[in-house]
Amino acid sequence: MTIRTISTTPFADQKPGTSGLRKRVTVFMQPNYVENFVQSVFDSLDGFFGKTLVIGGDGRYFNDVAIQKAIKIASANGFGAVLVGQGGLLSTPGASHVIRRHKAFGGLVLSASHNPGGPDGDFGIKYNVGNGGPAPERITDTIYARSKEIERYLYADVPDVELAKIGTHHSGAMVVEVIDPVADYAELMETLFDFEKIRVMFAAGFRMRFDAMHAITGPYATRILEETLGAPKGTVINGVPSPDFGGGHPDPNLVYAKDLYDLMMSAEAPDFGAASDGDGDRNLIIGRGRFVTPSDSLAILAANAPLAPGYATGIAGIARSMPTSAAADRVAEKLGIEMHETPTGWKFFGNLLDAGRVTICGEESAGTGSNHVREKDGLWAVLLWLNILAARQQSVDQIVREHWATYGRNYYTRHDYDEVDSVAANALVDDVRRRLPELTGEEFAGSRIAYADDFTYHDPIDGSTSTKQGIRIGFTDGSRIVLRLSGTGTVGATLRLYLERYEPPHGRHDLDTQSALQPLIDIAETIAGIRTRTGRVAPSVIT
Ligand code: VG1
Ligand code: CO
Repeated sequence: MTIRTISTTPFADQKPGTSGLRKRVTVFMQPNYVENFVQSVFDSLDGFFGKTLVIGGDGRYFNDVAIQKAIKIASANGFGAVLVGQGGLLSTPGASHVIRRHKAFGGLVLSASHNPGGPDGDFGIKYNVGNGGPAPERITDTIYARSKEIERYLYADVPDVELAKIGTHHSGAMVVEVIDPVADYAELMETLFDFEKIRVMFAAGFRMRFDAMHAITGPYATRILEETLGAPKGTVINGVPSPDFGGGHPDPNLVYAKDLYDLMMSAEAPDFGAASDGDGDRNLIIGRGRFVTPSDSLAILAANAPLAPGYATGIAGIARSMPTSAAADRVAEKLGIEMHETPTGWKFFGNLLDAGRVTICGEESAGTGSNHVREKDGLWAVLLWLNILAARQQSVDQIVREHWATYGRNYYTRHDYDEVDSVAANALVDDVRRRLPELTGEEFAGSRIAYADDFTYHDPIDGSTSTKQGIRIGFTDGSRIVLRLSGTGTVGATLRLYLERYEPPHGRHDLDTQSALQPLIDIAETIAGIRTRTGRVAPSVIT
């Protein structure tokens, strides 16, 4: 085998965001773009010689090309083996589990997650470390620094590896093991949940629809829900991954999974509806006539987790990202367990999970997961819901209402302003940031601001500090406005505005969310002037 050292020049824009490097496919297709980034990743790591690397992606357009490049660069850099999902496929939580189970050195996840795919869509590459989770900031910062200086990459001059068939292949001196992408994961799920109870529930006529959105969870959901748990054929829809996600946008929210939402609100609704995103780490949960916000879902899953065998002895603690509602905090308080507030992005949960300080984590962006892997896990959340439904023998709606009656309800919404002019968006945020010190104590429409700051996170495990993680404006009655810029968008800037208001156990739990939050929405506009400064009359997406 010949290992070639190929000279290259740096790209200035290879800074990993909230979850890896994401760009338009056309950007990734530039000569040396993938090569530079993958080599920068390897140059930032120590001690992988002879070790195993996991590689898999969500099957989006360009996955097949990028994966062959990654394999050749891994071979040239001295990895001993690569584990790759058949057809180059692995869901993000699936990849996390494969890394852990096979004690790999790390993994490359090729995905832009919930971003659209196809030739005009997005692509992404993320590096995960040996615990199965996204590389912490310390490593992503090193990768970025390296990418700005890179002068050469190593490339094995060997043929492409045949990824269609399970089995052992070689890429130069490196072994390439093509594995069933679903098997390890399905086995893990069976250890966590009461499959027998769920089987009985399906056999008794429980009806469900799972929308895989033409993305990676199709094969996983079909194998587990239909083939193992006995859900009727056709329970999983859009179950074959396609490079452009069937022309859709694989984000399981109320805009892009509207068909599912409409079905669940109709007279024909089955008992349970769920969906996942491009790379399988997000979840959408809708009961008949009842949408469950991700923040509520986190709280409900945490409160009911002991109903599943994998969590029968209770949970150690809960962590949520800062913009996620405080619904889970009330559960932690009642259980007398630790509660942590971290910046947005799953990489911040890794240390807490590794240290055993928390068992369940979640984000308002439809991400929930536990210590079983080090990524959020869409199908895991769906299966935990099914386990809870089977154990409690109640509807989703009843479970949600009982939860509110016990803990109170956190009315919650997120308003996204997509593809806003970057200069205007940054100026807006900088401006609010500058005014934060004056805001504390101010009164707006009868509500007094108790604190106003830019969230700084001190990691209690490794002592690292992450600053500028989002603007928080909290009111004396517990309401909250959060404002931050997205770190996953690829065009312009995406402004996210998060609003939250608490209603106690005996309060009103049946208000329309947007009306319940209207006073706060108005205050946010007064303080930040999003609509006036961006020229937008309304958010692009409301969840
Ligand atoms: C968004 C979400 C965040 C999530 C991230 C990755 O980030 O807000 O909670 O962890 O996407 O999710 P941002 O920076 O755009 O707000 V995924 O499913 O795209 O890997
Ligand atoms: Co995702």
